[in-house]
Formats: sequence, C-alpha cells, structure tokens
Amino acid sequence: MKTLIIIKPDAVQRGLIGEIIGRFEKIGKILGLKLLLMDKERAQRLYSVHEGKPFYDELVDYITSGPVVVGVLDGENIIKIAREILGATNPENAVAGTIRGDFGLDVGKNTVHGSDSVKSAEYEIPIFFSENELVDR
Ligand code: IDP
Ligand code: MG
Repeated sequence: MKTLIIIKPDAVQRGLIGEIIGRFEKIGKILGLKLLLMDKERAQRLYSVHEGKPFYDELVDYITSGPVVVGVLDGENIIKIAREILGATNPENAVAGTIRGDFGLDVGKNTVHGSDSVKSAEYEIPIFFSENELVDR
C-alpha cells in the first residue's frame, strides 16, 4: 500500500524537512521524494475534492506559496498510520507528538498532507510521480 505525503511550505520555510522525513521514515519505506514549487494547475488537481469550499482559494494560494517536499511512502496499512502521525487537520486539536500537534501553525498552515484513502492515494501520487520515479527494491 502506498500514500502521498507532502511537507507544506510552512514546514520547509522553518527548516523542518529533516525532522518530518525522519518521522515518516520510521513508519514506512520511502519510494520517491522531491522538492518542488507547485504551480496553480497542479495545486488545483491535488485539491479538486475541495473545489467550491470556502477555504479552497486560500488553500491553493498557500500550497503554491513556497517549496514543498512530496514523497511516496509504502507499507502495510500506511495510509492510516501516516494519518495518525500527521495529527488532526486543525493543529489546535492535534495531540502532542503528532506532526501537526508539534509544528502546525493553524488549520491552513498545518505543516503536512497525507492521502486519506486508497482512492485518494491512487489519484494523488501520479500528480507528482511517474511510475518510473518510484523505486521499490
Ligand atoms: P486533511 O489535510 O487533514 O486531509 P482536509 O479536510 O482534506 O484535511 O483539508 C485539506 C486541507 O485544507 C487541510 O490540510 C487544511 O490545510 C485546509 N483546510 C481544511 N479546512 C480548512 C478551513 O476550515 N480553513 C482553512 N483551511 C482549511
Ligand atoms: Mg484530506
């Protein structure tokens, strides 16, 4: 099973890439990893399920505001496990010891993304990685 993780601009800006990758590395196998600046079209594809919601424009503006690190993690039950270490969407509700609990700034600048289902992962991963960029050996 695979999931897409994203280290969002607030975390990259604060020098948290290493800390956060370290946490992901403990729960799964990294098959792909890259730093990039998302353009608006890619951000809109990633967040298409949120189109029409009040925070959608803010969300797209934010995720394109600075570099992000995108990665693919592999492992048994990895989608659920990664969501657990992400913590609640709103850092105010995220438990200490989770990434958002420890580093999240607000519901928008909440430090990390993780696919929420197999269907989402299968949609999100190809937005950032072609099949031959995923190394599984
Ligand atoms: P998730 O990232 O925990 O899966 P979603 O509900 O899928 O949360 O929302 C996607 C992203 O949109 C969140 O990570 C967060 O950054 C942003 N977001 C969600 N709800 C709000 C809101 O009420 N205001 C501003 N941003 C929001
Ligand atoms: Mg989500």
